[in-house]
Amino acid sequence: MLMEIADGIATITLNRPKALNALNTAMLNELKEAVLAAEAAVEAAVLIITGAGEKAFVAGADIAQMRELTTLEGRRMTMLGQEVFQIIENIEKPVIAAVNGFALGGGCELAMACDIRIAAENAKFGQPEVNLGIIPGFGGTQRLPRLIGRGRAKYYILTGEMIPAAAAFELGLADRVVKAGELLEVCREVAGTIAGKAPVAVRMAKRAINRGLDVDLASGVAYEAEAYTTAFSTADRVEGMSAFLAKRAAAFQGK
Ligand code: DAK
Repeated sequence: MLMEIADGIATITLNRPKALNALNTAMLNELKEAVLAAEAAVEAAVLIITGAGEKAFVAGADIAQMRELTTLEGRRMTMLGQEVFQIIENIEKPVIAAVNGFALGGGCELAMACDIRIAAENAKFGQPEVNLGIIPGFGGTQRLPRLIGRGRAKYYILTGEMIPAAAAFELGLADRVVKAGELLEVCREVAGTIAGKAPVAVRMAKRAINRGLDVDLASGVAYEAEAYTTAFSTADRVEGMSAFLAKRAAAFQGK
């Protein structure tokens, strides 16, 4: 796992390119540590998660490791993956998946746990677990239907068919598709744009969207009112509105 922080952006690179960055237990633990470190780092406002090499974001959970696991160990691995992905989903800072190639199985699930997915033209998503006698175990049966609807999610999970980047964009699984050579640059641009906004507002918006998708509409809008109030109580709210009226750029302080 590699992590660098520059210009307010933490970039985490899953670094096992020879195995197409397949996730084993050690990598899941390292990913968890890296994400928690980035969340704690005051100099980072946004995270980018990507894969090393030009071929894969993450080609899934490590099949070689999974084949040897007992049922109980398999359950522990699922729980670990689910825990790490829930951390990514629920940390306050926004997380962008820079999908630089295959995002299959656990790789697709990792991308879906991120807030935004930007894909290279050559990226391929998919949940091919049924080929292996298993089902998605890191949240795929839950996050894919929430993102693309239950019919399409069942189609892709039951067939295991791969989803090329352009189709992923049409489905709402990828939020942008860009040239492979420009992927990280575009992700940094988007991260930089978000990093320039009022930090508490960005975090409250992420939280309100996440919470709202888990509850009924009335509870969701009630939660939105609380998150809104938190953003409204910041000095940055006064600064943002004053800057607009004075026709100048806002200088946000994250409080
Ligand atoms: N695990 C381990 N090694 C992998 C791998 C994976 N998921 N994917 C690729 N590799 C390795 C290959 O074995 C190969 O290794 P060497 O032979 O060079 O030693 C190397 O990466 C390069 O791969 P290929 O030679 O296959 O490359 P190709 O371009 O020909 O094909 C491919 C690329 C992405 C289409 C192909 O590699 C592929 O189909 N990979 C497997 C995709 C897949 O099925 N992924 C797993 C999805 S299942 C759970 C926990 C987790 C989950 C579920 C349950 N519990 C514990 C209960 C989630 C599971 C999944 O993610």
